[in-house]
Amino acid sequence: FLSHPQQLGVVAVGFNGGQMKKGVEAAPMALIEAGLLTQLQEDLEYEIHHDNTVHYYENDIPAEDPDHRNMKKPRAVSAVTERLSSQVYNYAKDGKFVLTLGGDHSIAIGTISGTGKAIRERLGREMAVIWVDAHADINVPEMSPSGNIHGMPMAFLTRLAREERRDIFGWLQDEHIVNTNKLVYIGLRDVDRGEKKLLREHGIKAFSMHDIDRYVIFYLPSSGYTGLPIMVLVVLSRWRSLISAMTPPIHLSFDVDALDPQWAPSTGTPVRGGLTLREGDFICECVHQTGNLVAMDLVEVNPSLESVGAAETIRAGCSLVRSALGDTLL
Ligand code: B3U
Ligand code: MN
Ligand code: MN
Repeated sequence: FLSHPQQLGVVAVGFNGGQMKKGVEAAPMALIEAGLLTQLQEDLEYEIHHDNTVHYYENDIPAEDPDHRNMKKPRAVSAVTERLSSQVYNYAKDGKFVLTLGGDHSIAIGTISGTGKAIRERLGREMAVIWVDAHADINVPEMSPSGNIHGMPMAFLTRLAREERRDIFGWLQDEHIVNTNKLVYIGLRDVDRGEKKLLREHGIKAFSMHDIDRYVIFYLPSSGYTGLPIMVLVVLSRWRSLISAMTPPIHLSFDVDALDPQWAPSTGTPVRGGLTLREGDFICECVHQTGNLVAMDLVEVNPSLESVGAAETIRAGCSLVRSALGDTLL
């Protein structure tokens, strides 16, 4: 339902306050310098709306920010994501596709709340979220092992975690919230005990690496194919039938650590045994082909970690975004 030429709103978010490692704030510039936006404009013919700025939100970040309920830098993350939420909303309310380049994954509190609100207003529908990640990022503050908010965004977005204080995510309103039955995970392999319990109790759909391996193995013998396309089709078709006959608008939040460190070593918390770049691209292509993708985040690229792999990680990130925006086949 996007009209041609497709309108693409881009937000470059140089924010690292959802975790402790410096460097992830440099990712948007690195992705843009690698030619990502030029490729989207020239090869995929998007009309790009971008303020040509990487936002660091210096003026939103408070000087004093003591821990609260085990959360580190809660006021900074809250203020930045509140601002980001309205930036994303302003693009999405006009029907533009919103691409957000992070930044650590805490920024999804801003992006998903912004698109969710716009989709409710514009289409009167609840949006679905596909969260591709090694991690579930759904820790309630008290049960987080690290206190890092990039491990908590889905908890606030689903209201499994709630906070009344306006300056600590109390600004999240009903229109920003994601229903737990509109969330699906792909690529999980490092999930905390408390998170596993939440996924089970709330029946949240998740395709772990185990599931991905199992479907490949299961479907390989009968197909004589690589198995890969069939695997992803199984993942997507199962999920679609679970959500409803009508495919909802989709927000894709892609953490580059979903990929195996072989393809994306430069990220804050790499976990072995992940997706190949081809599997990651294929997931993005399939999500694009639904025709219902309304926004994408690419997060957790950290060019200052594993300097030998930084260029490769950036290339992988560009490839994922191009795939999600329709760079399929010929
Ligand atoms: N689940 C752990 C680790 C983690 C989450 N997200 C990332 N790492 N990238 C936590 O700290 O919440
Ligand atoms: Mn993540
Ligand atoms: Mn992750």
